[in-house]
Amino acid sequence: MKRIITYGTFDLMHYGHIRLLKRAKALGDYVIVGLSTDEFNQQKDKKAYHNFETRKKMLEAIRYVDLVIPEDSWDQKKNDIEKYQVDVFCIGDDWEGEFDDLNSSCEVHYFSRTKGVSTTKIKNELGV
Ligand code: C2G
Repeated sequence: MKRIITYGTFDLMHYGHIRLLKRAKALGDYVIVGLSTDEFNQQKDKKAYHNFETRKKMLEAIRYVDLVIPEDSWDQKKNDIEKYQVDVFCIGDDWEGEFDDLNSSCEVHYFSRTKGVSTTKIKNELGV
């Protein structure tokens, strides 16, 4: 059982998120998502439209996602990798190089971001 982990806010779920999760699942058998809590989003200077519970339910409805855990700190990744016996950490390449230190615990993989879509773009174009 090859276990994959990724992290994010996943607000206003869009096909960029879905493509990331689909490619994460293709790397193994079991995908864990560390979902940023509302409090952690404040640390990330992100204001999500949907709260944590709603974002969690939406992720759990996605066939590529097997488990959603809270992400409430920048420093939890190494512990999560140990605790959940993770083989691969993956994330979009907007983070390229930021998490190379996790190489000591598991494989690290950066996926190309999906062009033309982002939560910010959706909010701006909807004027919200
Ligand atoms: N993503 C993507 N293509 C897009 C938009 C997002 O591939 N057009 C990916 C991001 O690269 C990330 C995931 O979808 O891997 C979730 O995106 P965000 O919710 O924006 O994640 P972020 O706020 O960058 O949180 O500790 C890590 C952070 O929690 C990452």
